[in-house]
Amino acid sequence: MTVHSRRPGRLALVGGVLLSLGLAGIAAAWAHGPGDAATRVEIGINFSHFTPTEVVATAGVPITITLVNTDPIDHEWLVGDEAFHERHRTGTEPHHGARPTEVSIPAGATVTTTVSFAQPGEYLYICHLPGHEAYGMVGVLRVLPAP
Ligand SMILES: [Cu+2]
Repeated sequence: MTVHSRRPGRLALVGGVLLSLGLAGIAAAWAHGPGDAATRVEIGINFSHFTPTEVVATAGVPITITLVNTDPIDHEWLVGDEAFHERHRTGTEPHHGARPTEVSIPAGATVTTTVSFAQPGEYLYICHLPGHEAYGMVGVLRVLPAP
């Protein structure tokens, strides 16, 4: 009898959670309308974390990113798809700079790069120096379809 009287309560709770998640999803969709896409953004690096951890761009539109490293150690900012990151996790390149999607930022330095992605999607940016990704040096460049 007690069990039966509790069940509807639990179902109602689950329903409430699902409704909340649904509303959060709608809010997230609103937060990333085409008008929110940036063409210029600054990403700070402090205590081995990126701020912000999410940047929104538009497919085919270049976005200029200024990376400001206030840490006393070097970092990297590498952006791309999963295959790209898998290559860099096992890579041995000590320094980046020739490609706009692969940037080394020395201790205390500011480096600017301009990238453009033709395909909409989510491209992670990660520091692949040993241990930094596991520590949380990860963010996402969300590329929206062109309006
Ligand atoms: Cu790092």
